[in-house]
Amino acid sequence: MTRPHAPLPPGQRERDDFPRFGMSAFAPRFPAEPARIAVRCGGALQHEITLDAELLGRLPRVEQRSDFHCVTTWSRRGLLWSGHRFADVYRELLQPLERTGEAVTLVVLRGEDGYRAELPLADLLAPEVLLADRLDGKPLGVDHGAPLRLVAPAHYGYKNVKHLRGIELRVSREGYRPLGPAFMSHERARVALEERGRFVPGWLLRHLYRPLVRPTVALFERASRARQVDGAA
Ligand SMILES: Nc1nc2c(c(=O)[nH]1)N[C@H]1C(S)=C(S)[C@@H](COP(=O)(O)O)O[C@H]1N2
Ligand SMILES: [Mo]
Repeated sequence: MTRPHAPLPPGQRERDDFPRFGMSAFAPRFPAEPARIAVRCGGALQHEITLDAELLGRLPRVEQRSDFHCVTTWSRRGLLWSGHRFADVYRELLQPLERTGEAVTLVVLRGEDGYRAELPLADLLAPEVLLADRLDGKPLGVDHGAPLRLVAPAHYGYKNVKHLRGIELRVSREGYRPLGPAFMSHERARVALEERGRFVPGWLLRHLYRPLVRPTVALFERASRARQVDGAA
């Protein structure tokens, strides 16, 4: 959990806006039904289950202020999220459906835009990990992950999957290929330990990534504007 005025983690720089961001391939991709929560959950379950607003609404709603840290070195402090704890979703809705035998250790989260990220189940059970549908007192907009996104403040932004449509519970990492180049994806990506990627030390990735921030923000802004123009036409 992050306090608004705690020092920033190593290598991070504060921004006072919250840009739409990601890998460039995802800039022009948006969810078709941003108002409808539907997350298909499967893998090591006896049968699939789709999480929707009604099911999630049975769980406690939590509000939380937390900082957001993109691996490319920008941070935005003090975002106010609202949603449900991943731990409650897991314990109340998913764990009861697990197959007996092997234990679930890894969770793959998939967005409607084709994005995906994985985290150890243990990391997702931390109390500050949310499935959020509101940001700063308003329904989550398309730019920031409507209808539902993962908020995992201790992990770099690239683990915080937007436009969530799928949750896959796995008993091992075997056969799972992370998205994108291997060096860009750390198994845990903890911000405090500067786990930016693999094979290359975090402090070096800082310098490789920093020049990408400005053009990437601009690219994502152009894509959002183009979508609005299309929508109005
Ligand atoms: N579905 C989806 N989730 C995603 C991404 C994406 O492109 N698509 N980009 C990731 C990255 S790298 C970051 S930094 C954050 C950015 O979140 P924001 O656009 O709300 O600032 O989303 C993460 N989750
Ligand atoms: Mo990021």
